[in-house]
Amino acid sequence: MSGGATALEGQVDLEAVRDALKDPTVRWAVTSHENPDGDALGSLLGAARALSAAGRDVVLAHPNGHGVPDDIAFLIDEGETLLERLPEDVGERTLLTLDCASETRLWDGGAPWGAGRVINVDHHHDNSLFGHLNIVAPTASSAAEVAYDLIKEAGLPVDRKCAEALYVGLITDTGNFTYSNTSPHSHRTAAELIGLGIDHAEIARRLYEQQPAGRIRLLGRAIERSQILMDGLLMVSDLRQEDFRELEATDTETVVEVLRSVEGVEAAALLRELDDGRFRASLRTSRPDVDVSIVARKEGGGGHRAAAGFTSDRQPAELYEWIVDELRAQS
Ligand SMILES: [Mn+2]
Repeated sequence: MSGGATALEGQVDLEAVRDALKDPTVRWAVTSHENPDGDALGSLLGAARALSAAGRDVVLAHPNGHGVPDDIAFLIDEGETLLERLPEDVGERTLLTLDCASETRLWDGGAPWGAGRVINVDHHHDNSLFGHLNIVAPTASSAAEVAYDLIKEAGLPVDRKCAEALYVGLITDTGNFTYSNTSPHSHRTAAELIGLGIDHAEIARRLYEQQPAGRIRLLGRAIERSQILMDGLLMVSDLRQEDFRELEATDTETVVEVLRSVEGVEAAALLRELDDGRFRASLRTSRPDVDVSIVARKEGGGGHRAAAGFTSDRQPAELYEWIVDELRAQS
């Protein structure tokens, strides 16, 4: 990973994307992947706020516009509406997608969803390059980091609200600068964003110290039910619809990270039963030579080397066996 350069170097479409961002006549729709995390929402809001502050016509759209998770929803300002569908006039707009590895993580129908042009800005190494123009930077920690570089490249203004959103993307995707995707450039980006006057301590408090009690009850249940496999290297657990009913909670955020943080554990899987009886799997690994996104993709999912997910019709016992086989095949 290079220490100094931004991840924009060598991007074939950089000039065209910069020109689009600089062009005052371009009208925008900005979006990010479904089931948004901090980076998805942070990069979406950061890019949209920079474009708005430059006087551009910007529409915010998101497949889960009304279902943003509580812990990141504080980022959305009053007066910022996330449309659940693309606007009628999307054919006259450029659709900017952030943090989306694949068009399947947006609306049905596939790219370009009727948009005049699609610009795909991302950092997933397996991005399917579905845009007319693509800036995909796998060495960047987060889509927010790429977005910030592009905003600066185009000379768009970064105000405090824009910086706040980008900072959330940066810290959530780097695990507060602890994951291996953290580079000197990530830290420099954070330093610049903090230099713009954001209240980073308050942001951290909003993100990490307001955990709903129900989430902690589910964490307890997941730990009770967990199993250690592969001689201690893999920790797995599952949460069922009956758990969600009994504990009156559905939020399983951070559970899989806790499983992965156990001494000796190098990979973790959490299976979460959906309404329809299928299971949503979250996979994590701390092993640099293991790529859990390969496992996830085999079952129709995706993600990063260290963090990935998929949805399956199979039941937990069978899935655990399969995950063990897949991980053995890699190491
Ligand atoms: Mn991301």
